[in-house]
Amino acid sequence: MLTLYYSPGACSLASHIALHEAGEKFDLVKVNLKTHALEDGRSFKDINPKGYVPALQFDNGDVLTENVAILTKIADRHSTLAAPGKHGKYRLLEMLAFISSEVHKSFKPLFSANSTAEEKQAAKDAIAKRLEFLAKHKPTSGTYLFGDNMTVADAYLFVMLLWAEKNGVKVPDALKKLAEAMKARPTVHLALKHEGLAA
Ligand SMILES: N[C@@H](CCC(=O)N[C@@H](CS)C(=O)NCC(=O)O)C(=O)O
Repeated sequence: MLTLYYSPGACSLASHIALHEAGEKFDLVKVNLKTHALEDGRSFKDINPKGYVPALQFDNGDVLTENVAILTKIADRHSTLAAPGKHGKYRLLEMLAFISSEVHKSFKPLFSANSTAEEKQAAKDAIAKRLEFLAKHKPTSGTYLFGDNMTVADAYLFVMLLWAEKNGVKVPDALKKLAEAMKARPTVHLALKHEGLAA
């Protein structure tokens, strides 16, 4: 059985949603990101020395880290969550890399107690610009990034959109629509519920 190490509302929510969407059976293990302790007292750093979530552990004990790698692995196991077309695999990687390095990383000042108000505002502006770009250059005009079928990239983007909403970052209408479509999916509700973020 797979095991997903997560923290409520963190970027690991993307893998959590994708695993439900894929119909995978998996264990969910909560990580305290401050102490790196697991609920059974073990240290998360013994599983992922990087100390951050997500981490996905396979039956044989192998552990995969990094959102891009985990989400790609899930899409490889479940083609319904992959991007379509001749260059689908690379288009998906292109999108995941953009979300990871251009959007996700830009949130860092918003989560840091050491950031000034100016740094936080600059981060919000940078994220808004990236989201605006994404809305304008979405590969398709469908509800999701790659059309009317959800891919693992939508799960990752959805978490970024939740964070944007929470932090008062401007979200373009096309991406608001995508977030609403995601929220309406039973698997998303289930993941949010398991993380204690929905009733
Ligand atoms: N490069 C990593 C970054 C993951 C990451 O930023 N995880 C955050 C939660 S969203 C975390 O666990 N932060 C705690 C820490 O860095 O100690 C990835 O994309 O998977």
